[in-house]
Amino acid sequence: MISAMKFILLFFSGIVLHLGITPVQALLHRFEVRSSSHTWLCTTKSMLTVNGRFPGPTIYARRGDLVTVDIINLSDQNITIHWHGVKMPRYPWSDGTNYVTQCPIQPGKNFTQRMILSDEEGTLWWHAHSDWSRNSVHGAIVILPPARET
Ligand SMILES: [Cu+2]
Repeated sequence: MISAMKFILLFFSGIVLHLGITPVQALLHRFEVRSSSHTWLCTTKSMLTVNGRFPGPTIYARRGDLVTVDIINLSDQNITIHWHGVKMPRYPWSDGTNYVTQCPIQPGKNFTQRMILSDEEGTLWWHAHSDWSRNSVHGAIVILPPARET
């Protein structure tokens, strides 16, 4: 028969193992969301971009990494960035679905979003999640296997 103390130890060690997602590597990105001019098929337009790029920057990471992205909203509209296909353990409020998991980042404000790539591998994408901003505010997330498995 398991004593009460052993039961408590087993119970809490199980919780620690369950939550024990230890990031392998921490990566930091800075996304500045702002309007910039782009020429496409002889037409120049102003559109919302990240770091002035269309499509936006690609995030390269490995499974198990913690990715931190500082979002600085230099545009004139609310914005959130959604990490499409990432399970978001530990940081569900960084999921980027505005008015569902977080408030939108208002013009002139910033917000730090974090994601742990717990078991994702391959190519996913990130995109804005407010109104039509996702048309031009998007980019790839390339997730490699852990270094020891390559
Ligand atoms: Cu999505």
